[in-house]
Amino acid sequence: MARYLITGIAGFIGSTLAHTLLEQGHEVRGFDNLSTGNLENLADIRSSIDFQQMDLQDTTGVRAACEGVDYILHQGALASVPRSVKDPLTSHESNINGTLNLLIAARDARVKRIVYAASSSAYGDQPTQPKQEDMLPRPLSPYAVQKLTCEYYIQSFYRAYGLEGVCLRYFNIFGPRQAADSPYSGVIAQFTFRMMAGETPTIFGDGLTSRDFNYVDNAVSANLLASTAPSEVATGRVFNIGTGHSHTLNEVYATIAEHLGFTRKPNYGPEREGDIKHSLADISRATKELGYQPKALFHEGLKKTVAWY
Ligand code: UD2
Repeated sequence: MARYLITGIAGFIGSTLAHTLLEQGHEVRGFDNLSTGNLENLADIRSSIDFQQMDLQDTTGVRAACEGVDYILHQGALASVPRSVKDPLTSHESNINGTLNLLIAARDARVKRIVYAASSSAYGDQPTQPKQEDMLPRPLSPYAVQKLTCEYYIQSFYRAYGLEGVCLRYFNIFGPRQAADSPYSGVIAQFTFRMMAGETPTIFGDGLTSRDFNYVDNAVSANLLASTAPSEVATGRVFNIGTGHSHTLNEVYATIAEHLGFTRKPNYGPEREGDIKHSLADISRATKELGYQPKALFHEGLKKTVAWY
């Protein structure tokens, strides 16, 4: 049994992690400022966790939250590429200042390890596929810069202060509990929500844009492996957390439409600013070194996700 602190615990990935850790008998503490997180995601486990509504930039509060903790799973962030393009300062403050505040608190509380929700957006318009961790990052959006900056902070806190940190570059995670009601929500959640509301979703671009869509259970298993992998293998390192397979937006649209019996053709609009055309992970480092074995859950995962909304 270990003590875990989850930042962004009321969010999609944070709340899924909390459920799994409790099932495994761990102690779970978490905080969330509820700007994009939703307490409904924690409704059934609220009495079993130590939850606080708090911002990542709260210096005193975050220090107190790190006391006595073994591992931090740092999911709290203002996610979304377009949100960061629209308002780069607010997402900078949350994503970078918030992470730095957490790292200082974790260092001082002598937390064993922090596992960071990094992003595949770091690769940007790097043309080679699949993306491999040693490639030069070429971030396109403010969000990508922020996520990459925090990887560097995590690595520097290991080198400068010995705080163990692992960066998991998530590739388009999807699944139940993902917020669907904002223009900044992930594409699978938005398409599902709109079709269910009887609206026709818009595909930005020609529909051939592709992503390595990774079901949330795979991200959860990566976090658990990264928490306890031997230090010499994991700390100060970056790992791609994808599936090694990609799907186009046309395929995503068609699959969700089929599950919902939605018959209308998509609308097509201009490509989104800051977007990447293709994204596919080389997962061999995580597979070999962390023992990460993602299940191919695109179709089954979409079915479960659609059923959840
Ligand atoms: C980025 C990161 C991902 C994660 C995420 C967090 C990449 C490759 N991936 O996801 O790892 O950090 O940010 O937010 O950078 N789209 C439509 N219609 C819609 C909504 C979206 O066509 O109504 C398109 C969008 O233009 C993009 C694709 O769907 O081409 C995926 O968009 P997204 O916002 O779900 O995720 P993305 O790839 O920006």
